[in-house]
Amino acid sequence: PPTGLEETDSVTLTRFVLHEQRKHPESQGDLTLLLTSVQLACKVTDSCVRKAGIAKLYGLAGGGNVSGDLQQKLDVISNETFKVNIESSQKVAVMVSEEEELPIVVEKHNRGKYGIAFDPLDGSSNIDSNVTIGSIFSIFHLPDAEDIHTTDDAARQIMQPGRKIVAAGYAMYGSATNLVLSFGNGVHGFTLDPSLGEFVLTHPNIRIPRRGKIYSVNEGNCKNWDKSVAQYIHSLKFPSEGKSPYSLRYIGSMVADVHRTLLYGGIFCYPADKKNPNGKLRLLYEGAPMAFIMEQAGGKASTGTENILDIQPHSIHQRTPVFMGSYEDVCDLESFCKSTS
Ligand code: P6P
Repeated sequence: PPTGLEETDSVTLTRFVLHEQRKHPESQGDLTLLLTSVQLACKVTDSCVRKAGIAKLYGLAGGGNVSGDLQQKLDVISNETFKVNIESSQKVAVMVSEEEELPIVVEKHNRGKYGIAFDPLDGSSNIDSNVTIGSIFSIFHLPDAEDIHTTDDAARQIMQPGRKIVAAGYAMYGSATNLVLSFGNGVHGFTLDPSLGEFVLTHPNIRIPRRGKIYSVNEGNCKNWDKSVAQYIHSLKFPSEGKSPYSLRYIGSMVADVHRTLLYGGIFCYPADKKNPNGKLRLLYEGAPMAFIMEQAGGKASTGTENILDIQPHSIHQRTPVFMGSYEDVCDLESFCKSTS
């Protein structure tokens, strides 16, 4: 029978990260401290999201961001929260946010050796309908944090292929609040215990099923899809004799759709189409961190013709087509795209 001591043995995110750090004797704990500040930014954002209705935070804050979306108040608050907490860690020299047109260059006396790209509140168009939303981040080593004098220097140093990611993760503000992250040796999921205010390890070493039975795409765009994508999706709905069709699940919030795909398997797609020639999702703080996590969990992430982690960014807000999830499902998709490219 449970002894009741289990709770005292719960592994908090902080303990987990410290344990990981001990595997790298050369580390000075900078990444541990950086992740502590990211964790706090997620907790503050979680608190704001959960009280938004009561605090009348719903509705528009006016102004606009580089994506042209009308900023929601929560977008603004979460962006400010991420910037303030991460800068105060003194472990980063560059920050890129979906809400900031230019990279943020940290004052020299406050700099660390890392760069971080984040989408502080992804899925914000879903805020007022209380649909699950989230925060996404990717962390890179900068080649020379001292030698950054302009935003161009900052952009150049942080624009690295996803393969160079040091750590990446997402927080998901749903019925529970999860934080899923990877340092490059597996994917681990934590759940916020409100009574402790701590993220506790609940999903150690997440592995995505090799193949799934769910596809996730905005079917409303099918008129604009490339022929190969349309043929692939059709093959899921009208499979060969004796096979069952896939189910469709689409929440319209990347963090929620990716999280379900990670746990249940299948494929999440945001294809390029005639309206969005490079797709809609951003590479540096949406496509690449999620691709890193998918690969670390045994899955795959592709543009249709190349691995998302191999793309060398040329602008900090550039978009990329996204197909990610179970290894075999993404391979099937690629065979359709490569046969017609
Ligand atoms: P669509 C949310 O606005 C978002 O940026 C992602 O979270 C989500 O995957 C995608 O856009 C949904 O886009 O065009 O299907 O509404």
